Amino acid sequence: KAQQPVPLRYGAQYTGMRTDEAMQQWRSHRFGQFIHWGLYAIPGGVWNGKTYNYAAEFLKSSARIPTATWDSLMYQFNPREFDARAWAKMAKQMGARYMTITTKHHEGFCLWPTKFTDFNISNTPFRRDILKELVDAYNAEGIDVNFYYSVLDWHHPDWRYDIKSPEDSVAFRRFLDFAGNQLKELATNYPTVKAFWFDGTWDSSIKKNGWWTLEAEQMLKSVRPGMIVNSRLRADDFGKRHFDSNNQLMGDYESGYERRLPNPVKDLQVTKWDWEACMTVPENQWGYHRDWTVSHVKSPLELLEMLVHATSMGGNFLLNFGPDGNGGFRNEERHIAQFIGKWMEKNGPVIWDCGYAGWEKQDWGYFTRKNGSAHVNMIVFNKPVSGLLKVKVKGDVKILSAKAGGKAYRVEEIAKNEYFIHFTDRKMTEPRVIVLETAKAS
Ligand code: FHN
Repeated sequence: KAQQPVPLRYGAQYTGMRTDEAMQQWRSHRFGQFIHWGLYAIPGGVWNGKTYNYAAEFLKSSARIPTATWDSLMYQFNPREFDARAWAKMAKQMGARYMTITTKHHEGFCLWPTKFTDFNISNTPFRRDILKELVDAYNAEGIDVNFYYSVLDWHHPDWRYDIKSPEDSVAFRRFLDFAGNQLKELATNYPTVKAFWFDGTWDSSIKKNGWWTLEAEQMLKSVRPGMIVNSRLRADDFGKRHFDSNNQLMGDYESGYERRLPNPVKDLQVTKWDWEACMTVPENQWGYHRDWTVSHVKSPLELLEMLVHATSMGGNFLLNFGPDGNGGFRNEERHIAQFIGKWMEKNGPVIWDCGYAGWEKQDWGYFTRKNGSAHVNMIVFNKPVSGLLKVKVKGDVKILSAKAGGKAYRVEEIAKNEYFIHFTDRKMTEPRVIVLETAKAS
């Protein structure tokens, strides 16, 4: 017997994927740069000579630093090297089509001159509106800017982890008004912002106030039609997050994939909705940490493979950077940007505007396809010793040719709907793109 849907006031507002232009643009970008920047960039994971291995942006909590001490870092925030145009150029060269910046992380410090708290950039020695400089510089490079906003706020006196008393309820209500005001301010004062990326919404306090998450989403969409909001903001009437009690996605895309990607064989359900995975370079550092020997540091090639993997499953890939207290990027990050950028310069068209090709994943790598195109891209990461790349097509389709630039590879039909591409390249120094031309089988 079919289950009756649970009546919800604050659940999903629509089903299926948004088809409007703003969402199509967000989807077509595929590759974004995430930036975590705040006061935590100053100590960079080190406090009183001791290195804390846990995420640098959590240092206040790992090193048990009192709020007043932490907050006074504001008077040291003076990133002399900061050059928004240089950041934007690096992102552009890397092939990123959007950038998501922490306007306020859990520490509560605001990178813009907000009217609603003094704990903001205008009260630092630096004073400049970092957010405005970034929005202008990235937009000038043709890169969309999205705003990360942590609802969780370690600075604000009215923040509550849970609501256990009428006083908590009153205080938290004041906090929600504060957050709503800030969000409206951001959407109004930075009119080109394309999306809001919410975080810090896992505590009981916010889960008990699902109404606010819907209201915030609707408010942003009314101030800026076309606005995109991630699922992480949302909680329904029962505190259910991301997907409501009827299992419908809330917000415009799923943002639960953090430091992991869906399995390309088992998790194909994600190809039915929009999603984005965000990724750190070290194991779990978002803000700047002085010492990257504390964990494995992903190679540029590992990260490039993740970008391709996400694209092949119809998702976006948001790669994190954590600038230091002077406003510079570490060499490892510059190198990653260059490496990926070099590959994207040649091969960007198999990423941007592409998605799930609908064919079975093979061990040599990934397929991507531009929606409705007769061309399917193979992105080869692992060359089999035999040199034979297996391809299983779906439906009434045959492969006419397999080409990389000017070079054609032999296509051998080995069984119904199954082919070998004879990959004769001797040396493979980077992931190789082979484009298959397909036609309807007659
Ligand atoms: O605690 C944060 C973390 O610092 C970082 O901002 C990530 C990004 O997805 N979000 C939280 C953990 O889920």
